[in-house]
Amino acid sequence: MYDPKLHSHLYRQLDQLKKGQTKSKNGQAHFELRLASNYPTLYELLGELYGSRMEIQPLVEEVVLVLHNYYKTRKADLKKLDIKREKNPDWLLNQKWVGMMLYVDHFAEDLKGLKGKITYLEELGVNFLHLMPLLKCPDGENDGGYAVSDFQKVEPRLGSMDDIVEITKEFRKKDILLGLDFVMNHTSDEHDWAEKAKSGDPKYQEYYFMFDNRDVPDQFEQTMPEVFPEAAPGNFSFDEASGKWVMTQFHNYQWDLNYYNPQVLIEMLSAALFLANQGVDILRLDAVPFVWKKLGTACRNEYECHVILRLFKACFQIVAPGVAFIAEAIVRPHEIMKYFGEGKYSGRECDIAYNATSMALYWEALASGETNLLQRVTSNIPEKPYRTTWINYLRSHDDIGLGFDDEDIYALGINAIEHRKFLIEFYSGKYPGSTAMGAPFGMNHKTGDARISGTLAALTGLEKAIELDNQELIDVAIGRILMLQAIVLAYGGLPMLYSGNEIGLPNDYSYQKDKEKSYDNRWMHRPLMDWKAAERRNKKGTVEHRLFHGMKHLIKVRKSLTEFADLNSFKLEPTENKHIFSFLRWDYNGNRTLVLANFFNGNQFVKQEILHRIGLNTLKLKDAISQSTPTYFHDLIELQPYQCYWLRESSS
Ligand code: OTU
Repeated sequence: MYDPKLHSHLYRQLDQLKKGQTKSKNGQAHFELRLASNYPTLYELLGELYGSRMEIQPLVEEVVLVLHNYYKTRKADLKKLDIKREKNPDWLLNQKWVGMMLYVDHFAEDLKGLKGKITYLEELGVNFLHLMPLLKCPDGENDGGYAVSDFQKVEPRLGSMDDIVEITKEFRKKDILLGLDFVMNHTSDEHDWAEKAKSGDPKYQEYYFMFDNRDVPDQFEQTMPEVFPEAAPGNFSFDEASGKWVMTQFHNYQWDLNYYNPQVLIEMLSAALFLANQGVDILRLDAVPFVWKKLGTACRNEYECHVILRLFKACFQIVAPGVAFIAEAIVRPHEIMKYFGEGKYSGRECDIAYNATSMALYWEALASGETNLLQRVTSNIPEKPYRTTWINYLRSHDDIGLGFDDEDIYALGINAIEHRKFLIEFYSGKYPGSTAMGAPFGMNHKTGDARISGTLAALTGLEKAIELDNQELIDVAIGRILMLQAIVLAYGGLPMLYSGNEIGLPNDYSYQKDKEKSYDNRWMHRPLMDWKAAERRNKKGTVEHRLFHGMKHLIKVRKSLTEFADLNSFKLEPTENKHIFSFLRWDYNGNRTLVLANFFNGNQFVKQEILHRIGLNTLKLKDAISQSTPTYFHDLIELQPYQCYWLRESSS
């Protein structure tokens, strides 16, 4: 069984043994070593998926051949980096990483343009860049690139694979990580496989789920929820060319891949390894809960999804162990943990997952001004395996799903249905007193369920405040944004900003006039970068200056605090004040920071004795953000509206 820690020990020992000997040139030994550690795993996992239906031996051999080919063609500098990361398997947990996600064309037109804009990101302190889908996709509707037509070609509008290779080289020099999407659940209907399936080729029809009539689709529909109930109702689309019904859980141009067919697994594994060999550090595995479909189920989070992910991990451990996986699974807390691996696969599935539950709860707490639900749900999130980590974020290119359980809301004596309705109304700006300018997304009229769209600026009330030219409201909104960012930066994991949030870009309503986008209001929170506005970050007193420098400062301080590394060192510290969210972070050298965040639009207080209970010496406490002692009111610590403290004991 492969174990990262043991493996790093093994390397150390091997290095010692090798001292004085001539080094092997091709590094094949590493491949053999890793293969040896994972060989039983390959058998076990491929057996779990395909064992009962075929002899596993030839399939294992085929997979190993693929792995060897990608290993042979993997560049020497990448192999060196792999080994460096194997020797330090905690590399991702470091507090030095700060991420940003962006669409290349929205940010800088194309990949060449992007290279010229890196200094802007460096200025902010970003050193992990997630570029939104950039592989070849259909003209017109393509779900922002989440409909891939060729896994080896970059969308020509954006550049070429050579540009990617160049960018990764430059990034490596600067210690910047590159993350790319790997859309593994579906292809576009213009992918070569889909084209062949359309034209009647039975081999490729087996790559998808295609049916002659509605019999099986109708059975599936009985238990399958809809992803986009408004824009793409149902889970099957009729393909005129072949006269068949095709499974399309997302849009009708996104054809679900059939992983029951081992050829699909091999093709997709190859596609992922191809990307890894271009120098990509992190793959975001899109829509992973959807990859395995089973009649009579919701076709989400099935056990086999995990088997597939474990297989990908084992294969990557052999070829490209320096590459990390993000599970893009926006699911309930009890489900998300499984994507880090369970049982003997604990920590051997995805390295990173989106902390979508906390994200949704921050928004809930901001709307209600209370942190009870946030605390309750957070306290029940089980500890993740060591060496796995979160992406902590406020906004992404997607909508915000209110992904917490009704039972938790009811447990607080609140009517869950009413509360969800309140949140949707609040963020749509319909609730009295709300200054939010978001919109409901994916309204399901059958279930009453809805999610929320809108930029950070729109949802925190900044867009409205600027529109009203109301200085007081602008201050409130900036306070909200910086407090939320301070939590995300302190929580433990990789903080991920969405491009434009650092200068408070408002919603972009132009999608409404574009017939390829108008049905999908997620486009409102994917604005084009406004470089004129970005320039204003250099002018004191502007909103852009306050936000950009506020965030830049928080990022800088985060990087300097070793207790912010994600060593699973996180503990909630309830303060008896329902408006305050509070948690403790520490390292193993005695450094500790207590985070106190006020979600209420008014001053709040925390008793000093609570800090004593935690064992903090209040005489020595300093706020790492402001570098000053916190404000006291008698024996109470005072927090301004939306203030966040990072309190640590200073040595002086
Ligand atoms: C992902 O999202 C992407 O982030 C979306 O932008 C894509 O449209 C989609 O896949 C299709 O490729 O349902 O509302 O639990 O939340 O996979 C967005 C995971 C989605 C899902 C997620 C999906």
